[in-house]
Amino acid sequence: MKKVLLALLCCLASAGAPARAEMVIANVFARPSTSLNGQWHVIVDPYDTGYFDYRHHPYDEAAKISGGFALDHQPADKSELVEYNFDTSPTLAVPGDWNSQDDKLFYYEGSVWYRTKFDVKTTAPGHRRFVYFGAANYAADVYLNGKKLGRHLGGFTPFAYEITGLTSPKGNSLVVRVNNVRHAEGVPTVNTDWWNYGGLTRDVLLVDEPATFIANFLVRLKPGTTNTIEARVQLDGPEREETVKVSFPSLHLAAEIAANREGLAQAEISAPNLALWSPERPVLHDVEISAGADNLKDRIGLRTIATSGRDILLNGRKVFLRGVAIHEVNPQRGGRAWSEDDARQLLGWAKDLGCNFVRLAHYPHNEHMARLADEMGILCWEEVPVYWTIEWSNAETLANAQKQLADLIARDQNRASVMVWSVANETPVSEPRTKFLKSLVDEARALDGTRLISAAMEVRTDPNDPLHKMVDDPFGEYTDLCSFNEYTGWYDGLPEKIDRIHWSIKYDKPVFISEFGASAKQGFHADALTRFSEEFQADVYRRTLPMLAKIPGFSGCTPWILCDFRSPKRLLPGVQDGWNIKGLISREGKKKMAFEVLKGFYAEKSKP
Ligand code: GCB
Repeated sequence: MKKVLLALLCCLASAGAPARAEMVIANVFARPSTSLNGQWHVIVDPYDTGYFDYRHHPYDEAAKISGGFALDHQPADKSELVEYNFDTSPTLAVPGDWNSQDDKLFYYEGSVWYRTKFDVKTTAPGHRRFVYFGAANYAADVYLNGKKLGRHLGGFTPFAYEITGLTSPKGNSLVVRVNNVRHAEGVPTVNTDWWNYGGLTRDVLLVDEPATFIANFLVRLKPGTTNTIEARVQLDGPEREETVKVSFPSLHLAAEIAANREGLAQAEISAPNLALWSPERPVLHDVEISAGADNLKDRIGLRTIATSGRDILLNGRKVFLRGVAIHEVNPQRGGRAWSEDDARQLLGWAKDLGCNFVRLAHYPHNEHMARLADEMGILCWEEVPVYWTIEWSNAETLANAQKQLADLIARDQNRASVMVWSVANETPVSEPRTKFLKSLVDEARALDGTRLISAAMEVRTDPNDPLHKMVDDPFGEYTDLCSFNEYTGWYDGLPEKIDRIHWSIKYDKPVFISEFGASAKQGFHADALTRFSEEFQADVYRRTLPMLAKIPGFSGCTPWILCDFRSPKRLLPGVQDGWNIKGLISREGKKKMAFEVLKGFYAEKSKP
């Protein structure tokens, strides 16, 4: 299924020169690699002059590219006309969004060409080399030494191309045209309440692997058990029928298995008395996988997740999810978060609140987040950017969303912290919408049936009773959680209304409130009826939490949101100034009053 999708997306992405297949290279940070992070030369190209010739034909549609910036060409002599020059162009840091690095690019939506040069050591005969991008928002055309490697769509998932045989020892030119123009048919679409940060926003690596290597693997508890580990290893390369060894040194467990013709090796390993992962005891086991000349290490937690009626069960025990929603931003920098340090700051604040859960909204965050969450004992909700008004009847849009979901699962399927795959946020009810989302649910279940599937749905108000809130979205049939966003007291009435509402929830499932909140400008103090004051926001929290606690099956919440974040939709001067200020923490990193209210509620909730 995945291969079919990949092939389809490749065809959709570039009609011209044959693109290379995208490769899955899981657990990339544990592989032999060279970082290409650093300052890259950039050309800002609002008219796509480097991409189209003067008849508006893409240069890269020809089998051999004859012009445009992809060639990274220098004049051969003083007479040759070349109207661009990466060497004398300015630089931007990679990883990094361009908006927060250069004032002139703050609102820019268009193409920026990135170029780095690198040398390589000759690899052992038969070795393979890949170039890996953690993410590029939104479309990336990648060229090495003037040859097109491929086009990737989607701003938040990793992609890699094989470059074996395409490099020289010195002076290789890697050029990427990154374009962050919003498209109605895109995922996300044109309308979002977050900043459209463009650029090479995550790590770029050169990865070296033996001819046959471990492309991906899955290590988890065999579904329905707590004493059997299931391992699946996918090899890529000519010697697929290798013997694969999977071992857990500290558990003194190991298995040797022969991969089949497709390079897939599967084993079940009996493992009595396993220490299970939980937020209270985030035990990670060392795992070593070897196959032929390749070996790979990881640290993996083992635990079970299920629902029973209206309860969420972790390792068979009922768990309440003390959560908060997080955008992938560093508020003080006013830009995209990407590093382990950024992740440590965000998850550290969540811990300080008393959280055992975070909603990584509204798109896949960088890999450090879930890895650190594994270590820190924080459960995660991961999400694809199927947000608001997607083109539900567009097959390409669906294929795009499916690919983003599959790539996210392929990257994070070994993270014990990941509890929920979420397929959408606040999408308007209609038949084509429900069909679209149902196919994402089916895909998530087929790829990983061991986690909960959800989406942030919406609440309806009874047309005959403004105090009667109803959750009856037909899509709720297909999810494991009944999750919804609700903004009584902010978008609907004043905070006192919160005390008076009553609920009808159609589904007999755990109820999870994926958003509630109110805006506050940190440091602005007034009475609790004054919009944008810290007191107003704190009052909404003070009233909402006990109101939610009365809903039968209330199993957790992720208030909106941990930190203030930039949004082009939030324009009130002197108050918002381009920021959504529903954060519990300001752009200066200062906590607002509501932080303490939520922290107090969670302290009560965590008492045995
Ligand atoms: C929502 C959206 C979120 C917005 C938030 C708001 O319901 O899911 O993306 O940022 O409301 O602040 O209005």
